[in-house]
Amino acid sequence: MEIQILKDILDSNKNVAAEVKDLLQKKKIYMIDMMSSPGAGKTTLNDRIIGMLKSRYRIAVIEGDIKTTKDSERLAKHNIPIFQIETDRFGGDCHLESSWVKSCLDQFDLDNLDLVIVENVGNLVCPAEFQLGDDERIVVLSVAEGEDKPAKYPLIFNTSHTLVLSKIDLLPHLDYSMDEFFANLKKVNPTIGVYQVSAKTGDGVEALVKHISANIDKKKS
Ligand SMILES: Nc1nc2c(ncn2[C@@H]2O[C@H](COP(=O)(O)OP(=O)(O)OP(=O)(O)O)[C@@H](O)[C@H]2O)c(=O)[nH]1
Ligand SMILES: [Mg+2]
Repeated sequence: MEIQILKDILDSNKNVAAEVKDLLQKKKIYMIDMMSSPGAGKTTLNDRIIGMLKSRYRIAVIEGDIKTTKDSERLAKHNIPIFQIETDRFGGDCHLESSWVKSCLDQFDLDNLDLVIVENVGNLVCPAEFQLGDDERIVVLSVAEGEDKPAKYPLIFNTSHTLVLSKIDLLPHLDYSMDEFFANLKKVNPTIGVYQVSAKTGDGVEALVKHISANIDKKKS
């Protein structure tokens, strides 16, 4: 019975995700689902990405957190549409669901948008189970979390299109083996695209921005 209930929830989420995908296809809007463990650097990275893309593209953000509007407040300076989901209001879930994302999209002027960035709730496990109808799943992993995370939490890595290895400015302070990290990653997802960045210094962010821009342009054409 419990398994049946879980399946029902996942099925219903999948159906709404398909509706979101159709809607975004019709409106030619590119949507990113950005996931990571808490504090890997999603909001800091989005701050940079938005700063670099906002003169060329019309961007909106959906922020997912269990509680507070802190991340939305950090991005408010960009003067773009931002919708905060506090999952605490729905029982404190550790992930976003497609129906909540759809409700946010209903609030945006979809005829005047090119890119929607969804910052999922900080968690390396739950968000991977719930499709949102996005075009690209980006998992952010900071070097401070260790080389073994792809091996220990495979689902989020093998369901993502792109991995951002973040906080590379910290490498001189860590005993981090890039070879070991890539060996672990390639075992769970041999085709994932990887960008090594520091949102603090800006290193590597331009290549990621180019990749996102190319995908937005491709969807628009
Ligand atoms: N050294 C260094 N610190 C960073 C970098 N990016 C983010 N940080 C720091 O890491 C901490 C967490 O960054 P956030 O951007 O809030 O991380 P997040 O993934 O959005 O966190 P949640 O939304 O709570 O899951 C902050 O203190 C940032 O200043 C980076 O590239 N290098
Ligand atoms: Mg954040």
